[in-house]
This record gives sequence, C-alpha cells and structure tokens, in this order.
Amino acid sequence: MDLTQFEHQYEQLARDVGAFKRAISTKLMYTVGKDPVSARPEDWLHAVSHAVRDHLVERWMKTTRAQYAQDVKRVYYLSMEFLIGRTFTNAVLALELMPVIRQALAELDVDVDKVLDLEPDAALGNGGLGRLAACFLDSMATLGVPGFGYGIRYDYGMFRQQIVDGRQVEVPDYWLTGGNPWEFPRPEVQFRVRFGGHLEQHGDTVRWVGTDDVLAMAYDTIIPGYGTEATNTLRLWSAKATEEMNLRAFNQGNYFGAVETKNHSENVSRVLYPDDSTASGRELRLRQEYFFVSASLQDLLRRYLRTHTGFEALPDKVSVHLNDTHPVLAIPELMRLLVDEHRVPWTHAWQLCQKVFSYTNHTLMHEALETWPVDMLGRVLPRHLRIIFDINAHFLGGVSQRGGGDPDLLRRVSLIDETGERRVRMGYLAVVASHSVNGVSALHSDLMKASIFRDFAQLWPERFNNKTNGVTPRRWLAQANPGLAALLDQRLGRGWRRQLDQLDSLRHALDLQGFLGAVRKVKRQNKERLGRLVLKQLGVDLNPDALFDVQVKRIHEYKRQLLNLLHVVTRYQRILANPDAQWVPRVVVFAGKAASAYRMAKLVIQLTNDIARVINNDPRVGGRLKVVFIPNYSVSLAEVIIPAADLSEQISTAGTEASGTGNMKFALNGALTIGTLDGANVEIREQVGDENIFIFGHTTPEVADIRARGYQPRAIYEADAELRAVLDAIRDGVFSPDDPGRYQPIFDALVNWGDHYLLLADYASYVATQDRVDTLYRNADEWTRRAVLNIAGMGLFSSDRTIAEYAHEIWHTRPVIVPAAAPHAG
Ligand code: NBG
Repeated sequence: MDLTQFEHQYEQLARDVGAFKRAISTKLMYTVGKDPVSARPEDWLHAVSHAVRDHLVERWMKTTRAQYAQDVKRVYYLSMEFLIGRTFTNAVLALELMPVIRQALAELDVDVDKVLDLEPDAALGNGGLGRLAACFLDSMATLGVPGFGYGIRYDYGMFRQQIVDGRQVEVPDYWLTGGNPWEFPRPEVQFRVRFGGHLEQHGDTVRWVGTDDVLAMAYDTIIPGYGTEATNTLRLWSAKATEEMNLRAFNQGNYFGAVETKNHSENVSRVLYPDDSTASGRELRLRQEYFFVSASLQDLLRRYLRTHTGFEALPDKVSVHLNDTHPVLAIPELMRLLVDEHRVPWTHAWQLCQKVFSYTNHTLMHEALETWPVDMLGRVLPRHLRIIFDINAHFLGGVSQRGGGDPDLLRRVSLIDETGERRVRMGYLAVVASHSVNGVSALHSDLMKASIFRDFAQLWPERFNNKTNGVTPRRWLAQANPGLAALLDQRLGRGWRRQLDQLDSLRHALDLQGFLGAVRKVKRQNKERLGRLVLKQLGVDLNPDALFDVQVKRIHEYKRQLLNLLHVVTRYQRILANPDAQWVPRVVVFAGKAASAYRMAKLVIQLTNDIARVINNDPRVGGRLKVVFIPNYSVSLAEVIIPAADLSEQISTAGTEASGTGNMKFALNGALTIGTLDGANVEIREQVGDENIFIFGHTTPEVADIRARGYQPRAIYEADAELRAVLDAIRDGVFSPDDPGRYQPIFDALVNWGDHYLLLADYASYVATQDRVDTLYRNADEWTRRAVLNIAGMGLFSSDRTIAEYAHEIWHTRPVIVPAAAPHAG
C-alpha cells in the first residue's frame, strides 16, 4: 500500500473525532478508573494513551500473524540500552492521528499540551548508543524488517540531573511511578537465569549445578512503523525472585531474610549504569549483561522451535545482533544452550553461532573496551568461562595452524589478556564468533581495522564492514520540528518521512526568497520556544536574534566541552577589551550529564555554570554573550533544543568520536556544524559540501603525529597570549571568586599534565573558525541558504538507510508483508 492510500484511510479516521472521544472517556472510566469530573491531567494521559495503544495493537497482532505465516527471518537486536524518550507523540504521528487526538481532547476540555508534557521519558540509556538503538527500532518497523529489541526493563533509568550551586547532583529516575500505559506485562513469559554454582563433569558432558537462580519476566512494548501497518516488539526483561528463593529463607523462620534475598536477586534489573565510557568493574553489571542475554536467547530459541525441529535452519531464521560488547555473553550462552541443553555437537553449534551473530563496535576508547576478570567470570558464570576457554583453544589452534610466523600473534589475539590480572576480552570474543563486525562511520570503521582489531582484520578481512549511523526523521524532524516539517510538506510533499533523500531537491528552492524567509522564521520560532524554556527553568532571558551555538551530549573530555568554554572566555575577554565593536550576539547552550564518578567531567559542568554566572551578570557584556547550561539533558529536551540551534558543536579530538548522531540531528534541523574531521562529520562534509560546514583542527593522522613527536601543550600556552589570558583567568579564580583554586586541576590537565585530547593544539584554529562563523551569520540570507543546503544533504543520514544496509548486507532479512487494513471504522 502506498502513502496516499494511507492518507486516505486516515482522513476517514480523522473525521471520527467522536469515536476517539468515546474511546478516551471509556478508557478513563474503565481502565484508569477515574470520573472525568475528578480526573487529573495524568489520568487523561493514561486514558488517551490506552485509546491510541488499541490502534497499535491491531497492527501488532496482524504483523505477528504475518510473520509466523511467512516464516520470516527475525532479527534480534540485543542492547543494554534503549533510549526511547516519550512514546505518545511518536505513536500518534505513526498513526497520523494528531489532529484527531487534539480535537478529541479539546472537545473533552483537556489541555492537550499540558497532558503531553507529563509523559516521562523512557531513559533506558546513556547517550548515542542507546538512542541509536531506539532509532533503529523505529526504522526496522518502518521498513518491515521483522525484529525484536531485547533489553532490560530498568526500574531506574538514567539519573535525573539537578544543578545545585553549579554542581551536578544525581537524583534517581523512577520513571514507572505513574505506571507505564505502553507496556504489556507478560507473566506467562518467564525464564530462569542461573548464576554461580559449579561444574560437574559426566563423561564428555558438563553439568552446571548448585546455581542461584532468578526469573526474567517479559514486558512488551509495541514499536509502530511509519506509513505501514508493520510493527515490531521491544521486549524488556525484569527480574523476579524464584519461588524457592523465597521459600528457603521463609521456611527457616526468617521473614525479613526472605524479603532481603528476594530484593537482592531482583536487583539485577534495578538500575541502568549511568556510565557509557567505562566498563564498570562491578559484578552487578556482569549479572545484568548475562541476565538479559540468557532470557533473550531462551526466548528466541523457544520461538524458533515452535515451528522448526532441529537447528539446521537456525541461521536462516534468526539473526542476533550484538549492540557493542555488552551482550557478548550471548555467544557462550548460545553455545551452552545448544551443546548442554539441546545436545548439538560443539563444531556444529559453533558454525551456527558464527552464522547467527553479528556485532557492532561503537568506540575505540581503551577504557570503554570491556574485559572481565577471569576470576569474577568463573565465580558468576563458571560454565561460560569454560566455554570461552574452549572457544579460545579452538580459535588459537586455527590461528597457529595458519602459521604466519609471528610468534607474538597468539598472545595478541587470545581471548584472554594475560598481561596482568587475567581478563576476558569481550570485543575479541565478539569478532571471533560473528560473521560481521561493523563500525559506525567510515572513519571509525577504518580506524577499527587499523587499531583495536588490526590482527583480526588481517585474519578475516571479509568480516569487517562499515554501517554509517543514521537517525529517524520521524522523531528528529517530523516530531521535534513541526514548523520545518510543515514547510517541507508544502515544498516536497510528505514523502520525505520515509524517503529522506527527497530532501535533496531542496537545492532547487535556494533561490526562492519566500522559502528562505520561511525557513528563517521557523528557526526563529524554535529559538523562541527554547527561550521560553530557558527563561522558565533558569531565569535567563535569551535574545532570539542572537546566534544560538549549541553543544549537547554526554560530558566527556574527548568531546571537548572545555574547548568550547575556552572560546567562550576568549570571546568574553575580547568583548571587555573592545566593547564598542560590532559583536554578533551569541547564546552558547550546553547540556549533558557526566558519569557520577567522573570527576573531571563534573568539574567541567561546574566551570560552565560558573562562567555562565559571571558572563550573564556582567553589565559590560550587555547581553552580547549569554551562556546557559540546561539541566537534565534528555531525549525530550533534545527535541526542543536541537531545532533551535544555528550552530552545532561537534568538536571531539579527531579519531575519538566513533560517529556521533547528534551531528546529524542538528544538520537535519538546519544548523551549520562547526566540527573536526571526526566520526560522521567527515561524511556530513561530503554531503553538504566543504563551504557549508566549518571544519577546523588537526586530522586523525596529525593527532597521531603530534603525540608521536611528544606533544608540548605548555609551549602553546606560552606562545599564545590570548590563550594564556583565558587559561590564567580560569586558574586564578575569575569565575570562582568564592574558591579561587577550584579550577587549578583543569589548568593543570591542559597545561601541565599533557592535554591528552589536544585542546590547546586545536584552540587557535577553533577560535579563528568561530570568527568565520560570525562573519557568515551577519549575512542572514547566506546563512539560511547554507542551512538549507545542510538540510538538503541529510538524506543519507536517515536510520532507514542504515537499517536497509544492515538488513541486506548483514542480516539477510526480507520485509514482512502485512496485509492491507480494511478501511477503518473508527
Ligand atoms: C557511541 C559513540 C558515538 C556513536 C554512538 C552510536 C558508545 C560506546 N559509543 O560516537 O561514542 O554515535 O555510540 O554508534 O556509547
């Protein structure tokens, strides 16, 4: 069915506001149990969510039936994180129901916007990796790729960030307080997940006994596709104590003990690790990883065995994708299930594994490459450790047979790192067991082959490939930027939502003054919208005519928020030195969370707030520079911030940011990028043209070269008077008069301790490029023209394109064909 038929169908539905009013009222009474007279906005939110959900359910069942009937190959996307954000608006847009719902609620006397704003974010992720997983679910459903997302239903998602006296304070995010109308609890879908115990050898079979078990219970959420009847399922696992766990302690007459044990075992799904850069050494994290992969694999094998006997067809029906190394225990778990429980011979089981698994690497940062101490793994998962040793033995045997004469090779590629405390290298295990290993941007995929997986890329070059990330245009344009979406609809029709490369024809609209003016007007409205939010939250008044310069993302040294701050202070000092010059007014916006144990990142947040306070309150600046740190960055906040940006800061040290996806969202919303040649910035430049992006700084090979030659940041500090003045001001307490020594560690990190991320080396080029930004911004027409060229160039960065590539080249899946709906009766 094509889009026009859909539109037709929903036009029909749109007429039926009355039916929706009835549905919402019925849900309010019989599902939520509230009288309209006393219903709170929260109750209306639940009522309308349930009414909308019903429409998804019909599609969901149809899709599931079609998937079974067509015996499709399913993709299982295993991820520790799904950063979904809010569901309501997304679902309503997928169903093209927004006008109906608005009208229905208005007629029921309900303040629609207030109600929508109550929905909590499902923040089951940290940053880019988790958000990518959410965009992928959206695209898989939209393309009809039969897929399941599998993850953990954390009781507490990403912490809420409060800023108290300039400092980050973490507050738990109990997102389920008000109930979650979108999930379907599945008490009938429970699997036993085992921990601990020991191994017994019986002939050539190994038995894993004496374990402490926990149950994984499924909760399902429907993922609607856009412009299609197809849907998918996100299945998240929640931990439940086993009966015997409860009874054991209870029978000993220890009621409190029983409850405590129950709590302990259920802790495994309690909280998301708020750290996306370091593999926490905590055993609980290991348990979380195993918990969800074990349940997921048991579930998918059960589903497969419902319609198949024997495992011969497994690789034709099942693809398991490993989103980074967090789910890599799925490999030994599948081996265990096949070999120990289903009696498949080892060699066959291993062949199946290699056909079933594929793996995406999302970082080259050493500290983020997961390894687990052999001791811990042996204690928590003795059977899996044994299987990993066996895999390693087979693998190393094969490598030494291939010879190659490099005596050091076996040590380098071994799955066990023997250099200190013995540790299992999860990334290597993923590479050895998968038929496909991909990076997330062209640059990153090349670097991956040249650095962390170098030996493997030589052993199996055919295994490595690139899949440049993408973002879903539904959430990041249609939903986040209704003004721009409406303009695009007028110019291009509505098809860009599913065919983002249609944006390319915006190039023909560049000479249309009316169009450029309209784009500029939408941007201004988006800036006003953000301005209202900032005024309300921070009491800072923003000038919507100022250039909005935005850096929002996790706070991390490699992302170099501090470099941005060095520019801010430079500009501040320049304004003070030259108050009568014609300054282009700027608003510099920051948002992002720091891992709770990451001291330097937290200090950067504090410095941002200190700098903001001083600059915003300095009358000499006269509003020509404003700095704001918006607390508690989230998907919902991003939906307001990104459409308001003129300038997108993507300034990581070249070679460190695997891809970035924020960079794509900004350009899609008409911001120009200032960035290094890092991650997907490289491909963004190719798409938008060198003249339409502000590239600065050292390239990846230059960075390597500088380091190899012995980088001397102090020499740069001493040679550059302007930079010196900036760093001295930070060091001497200009921004922290109450505690003048507060930022000595930041000064030291940059000047005395090696400036690991080369901020000082890129400073001059960054500041000079910021000057070019000002110059262009003075020419409003030219700026808007280039903004439009950025939008026009974003076709490639739809996650639909990314997922189509995964589906064809890695998973070898075909879309499910969902029979067309009968015209809707309402
Ligand atoms: C992140 C990278 C980003 C990338 C996302 C999605 C991790 C481990 N990696 O650059 O830092 O865009 O993954 O691929 O979170």
